[in-house]
Amino acid sequence: MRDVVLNILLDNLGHFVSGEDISRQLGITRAAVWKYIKLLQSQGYPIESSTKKGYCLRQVPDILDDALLLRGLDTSVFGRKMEIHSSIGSTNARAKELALNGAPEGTVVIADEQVQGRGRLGRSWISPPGKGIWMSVVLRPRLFPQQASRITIMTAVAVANALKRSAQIEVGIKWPNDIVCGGKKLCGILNEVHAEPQVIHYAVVGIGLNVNFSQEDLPDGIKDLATSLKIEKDKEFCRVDIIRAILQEMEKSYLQRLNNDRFTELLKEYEAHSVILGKRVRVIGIGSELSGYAEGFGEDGSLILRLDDGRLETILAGDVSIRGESSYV
Ligand code: BTX
Repeated sequence: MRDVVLNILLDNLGHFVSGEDISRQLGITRAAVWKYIKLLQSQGYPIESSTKKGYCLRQVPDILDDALLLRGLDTSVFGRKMEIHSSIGSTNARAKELALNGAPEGTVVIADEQVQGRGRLGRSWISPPGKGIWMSVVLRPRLFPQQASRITIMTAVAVANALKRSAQIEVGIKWPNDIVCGGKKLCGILNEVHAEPQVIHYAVVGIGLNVNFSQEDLPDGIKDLATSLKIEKDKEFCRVDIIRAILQEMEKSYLQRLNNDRFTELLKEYEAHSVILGKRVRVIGIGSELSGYAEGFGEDGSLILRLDDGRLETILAGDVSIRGESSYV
């Protein structure tokens, strides 16, 4: 019932609806309507009340609320099952737990804050409350394990397209798993796969997107390397709008372009966003480093590097980091 009251207020955003209208529509008393209004106000919805005019939701607040998120979400698989947490260790860890227990493809875990957010290779991901989108999706792809990097490629393109649509921002992709803007890290993608040699049982793809950090909010360790939508666009964003766009773009790419010949199309889009293609980069692995020109990307999601002696080397995404010759990108 709380969600229905909220939806009536959202349908009339910026306008008053009388308590009587709401109670008539829902078949509940005006006292019950008032109870739901008070609940919504306590949850952070800026609802004005007037004895004469009724109730008015002034603006949509930046709250991670499934009723808000589901409004206008036109996906058939992604986000149809969803968990939203105010605080959690890691959304990837939780999504893996759900996947192991049979959660359907497209199950989404979102948190306002992560206290043990993780990156690749045991690194941590800074995820304070209210500042970003910390989200993971359960996938059950029909891919061979050696094609698993396609999931990162698909997600990166989906995030780039979603950001263009929902935040009017052009971003770049830094192979294998970063979305960058102005040479700084805006978003990281963590693809974790549970597989046997011939089959992927499930994958969990995590997205950490910096949304409403101001420059002062960025902690010392990432101050010079990270950016956010707010820093780039000089305004705050409503995270649910961006989450909705990401889930819609992901579903489109995942269902239509991951498996068949259309993956080539997706790869072309990835290349068009790449900030390393044609550039000289350093590939830093565990205990090794290679330099060369980023020549292209393989159908399995690998990087094709032209070494100084002219040979081509295929680099798998697994354990490497990429740097420009003298900077992060
Ligand atoms: P990565 O290993 O490529 O990047 C991790 C590195 O990025 C850190 O060592 C640090 O230098 C830097 N970093 C940490 N936090 C931030 C931040 N908020 N913004 C910019 N740079 C940062 C990238 O790993 C993959 C990250 C995925 C995060 C998502 S959040 C939802 C899901 N749950 C979870 O635990 N991880 C994923």
